[in-house]
Amino acid sequence: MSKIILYHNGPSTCSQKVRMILELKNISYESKIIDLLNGGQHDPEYVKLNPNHVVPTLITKDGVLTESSLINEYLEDTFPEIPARSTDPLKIHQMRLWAKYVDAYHPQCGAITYGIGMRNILLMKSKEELEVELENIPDPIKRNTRRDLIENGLDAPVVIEGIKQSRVFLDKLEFELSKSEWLFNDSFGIADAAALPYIIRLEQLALGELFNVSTRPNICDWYGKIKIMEIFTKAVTDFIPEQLISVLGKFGEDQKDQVISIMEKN
Ligand SMILES: N[C@@H](CCC(=O)N[C@@H](CS)C(=O)NCC(=O)O)C(=O)O
Repeated sequence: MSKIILYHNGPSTCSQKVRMILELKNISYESKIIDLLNGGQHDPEYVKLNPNHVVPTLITKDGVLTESSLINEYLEDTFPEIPARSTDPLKIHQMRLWAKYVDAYHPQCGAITYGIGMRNILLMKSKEELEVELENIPDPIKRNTRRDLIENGLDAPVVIEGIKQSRVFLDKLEFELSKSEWLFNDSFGIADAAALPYIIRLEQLALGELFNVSTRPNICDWYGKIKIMEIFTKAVTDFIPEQLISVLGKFGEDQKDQVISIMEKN
C-alpha cells in the first residue's frame, strides 16, 4: 500500500481521535502538522484537501478523507486485522450513535476551549492579525461564534451552553462505562477513541476533578487504563505542546471555580 499521510495538529481533539486508531491498528503514516494557531488550516493548498479548513485529513491510495469519525470507520474497513469495532450489528449501531453524539458535542467543547483558554492566547495577537484569522473562517456562524468567544470569554452564552453540555457529556460517558469496560466493544475501539480527546481536553482545562475516583469513578478507571497504553503515548503524549498546554491549564485553573459553579447551576 502506498504511504498514508495524516494532516493533523498535536492537541486537536479530532486529530487525537484518528491517531489513536492509527496506532491501535499499527498503521504507519507520514505526519504533516497543520499549525492551527497561525492559520495553517486556511492555506489554499490545504483547503483543496479539506474545504472546511479543519484537521484532520487523511490521504490514502483510495483518496482524500475528511471527518474524523468517518476516517476511523474507513480505517476499520481497510485495516480490519486489529479490530476497533464490534462485529455485532447492534453494537455497531450503538457505536455509531455514540460517535454521532460526540461529533455534535465537539463544538461545545470547542466553545469552552476557546472561551476559557485559547482566547487569552489569541488576544496576544494584534487586532489586525486576529481579524484576518477570523475572516478566514469560511462558515459565518462559526466565525461569529469564534468572535464572541474571543471577545467575551465566560460571559458568552455559547460558553455557558458549552459548560452545560460538557456536564451532559460526562454524565452520559459515566453511565455508558457503568455498563461495560469499553464503549460498545470488547476492547478499546472507535467509540472510546471518539470520547477520549474530550476527557483529555477537560483535564487540560484544569477540570480533571470532574472525573476523579469519587466524582465519576467509571470515567476515572477507564481513563486510567487508557493512559498507560502505549498507543496513548504515541498518539497523545508525544504530540502535546507543553507550553501551550501549560498556558491552557493556567487559564483553566484561574477560572475553574466559576466554571464548576456554572456547571452545578445548570
Ligand atoms: N467534524 C470535523 C471537525 C474538525 C475540527 O473541528 N477540527 C478542529 C480541530 S479539533 C480544527 O481544525 N479547528 C480549526 C479551526 O476551527 O480553525 C471532524 O471530525 O473532523
